[in-house]
Amino acid sequence: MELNINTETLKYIFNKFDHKSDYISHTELNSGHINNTFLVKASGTKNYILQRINHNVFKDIPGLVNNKILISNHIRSKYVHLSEEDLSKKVLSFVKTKETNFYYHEENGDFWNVMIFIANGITHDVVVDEEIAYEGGKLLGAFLNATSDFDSSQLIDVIPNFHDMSFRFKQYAFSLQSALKERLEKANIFIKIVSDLKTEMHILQELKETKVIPVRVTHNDTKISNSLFDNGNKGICMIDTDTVMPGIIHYDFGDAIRTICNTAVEDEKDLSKVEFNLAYYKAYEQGFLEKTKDLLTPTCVKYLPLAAKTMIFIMGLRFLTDYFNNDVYYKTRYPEHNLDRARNQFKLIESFSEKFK
Ligand code: GN1
Ligand code: MG
Repeated sequence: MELNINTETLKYIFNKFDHKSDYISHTELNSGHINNTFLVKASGTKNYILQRINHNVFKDIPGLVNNKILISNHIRSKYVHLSEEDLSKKVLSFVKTKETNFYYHEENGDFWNVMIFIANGITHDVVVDEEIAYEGGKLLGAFLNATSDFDSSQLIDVIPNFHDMSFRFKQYAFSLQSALKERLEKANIFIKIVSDLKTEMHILQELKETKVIPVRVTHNDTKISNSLFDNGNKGICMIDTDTVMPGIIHYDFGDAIRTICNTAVEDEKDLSKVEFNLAYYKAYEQGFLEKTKDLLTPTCVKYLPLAAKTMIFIMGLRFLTDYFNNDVYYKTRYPEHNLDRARNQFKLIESFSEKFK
């Protein structure tokens, strides 16, 4: 849902930050499912992204913001030759409040943060070109490479057990108990699919827990719309670092594939449009491996296809759970929005499984 905020309030919040410019106008960007994000046009040479972070979902926002700053600073330290101006076009740059925090805590409990808007950046909701898949793979690979020497234990778990399959299964089991009969009936076929895939969908988690796959810094929301490209389709940087925390690369690889290889958007209702594009998978994997080859063991590489299936599944499961919970987590635009999203993800798994036979 759009945030019902008047211009005066937004301007008041924006002016809590030390950007040394004047508010001119704003528009709400509606791509996220959790936070509210505004593009603020300002006097001077830069524009800004003002974001309200949802404190129902994120319980430790100072910790979350600190994660983002630590990672941005670490990536910045890899570009010592660049000026501050050039850095702000390449790496997410956060603006302090006039009281020198990186977030503003509003009297009503809301938390806000501000970033410099990277002008000329382009995002894609659906990939229509193999070249973008390849460049997207390079971009995520470069992010994981640049953060591979950062000690991930310095980051908080922004959402504990975020990609933990047993945890998501527990939430799902709980949602089944209180779901409306009508909703259970509509989603009946997915209950069977979820149960059939349960064992396979726990494999990556077991490999993580037994330390066969190492934990490192991961982005955790790598859908393609969180990759910023320039107008020549070269990657600029990964955006939306709200969920940066310790994890395994399979989360990031798989979540990216989930959107890159879907021939439609994640809530497309016409399932005939939803297919898994194998050519994009290969292109993305090639770009990804070019940048991560020194980080990954053969075992890590072997499990990349399973990562794709697992991350498509976990999102299907989360959308389904929210549907059974009467849509309390994701923003929805109509009553069956979460069911349509879940349907879409389960169709994608079916197509993935056919293509990978
Ligand atoms: C949510 O709000 P947004 O769009 O950045 C979700 C991700 C999902 C994504 C699906 C904190 O991200 O896990 O992959 O929706 N983020 C959270 O589009 O739950
Ligand atoms: Mg996000």
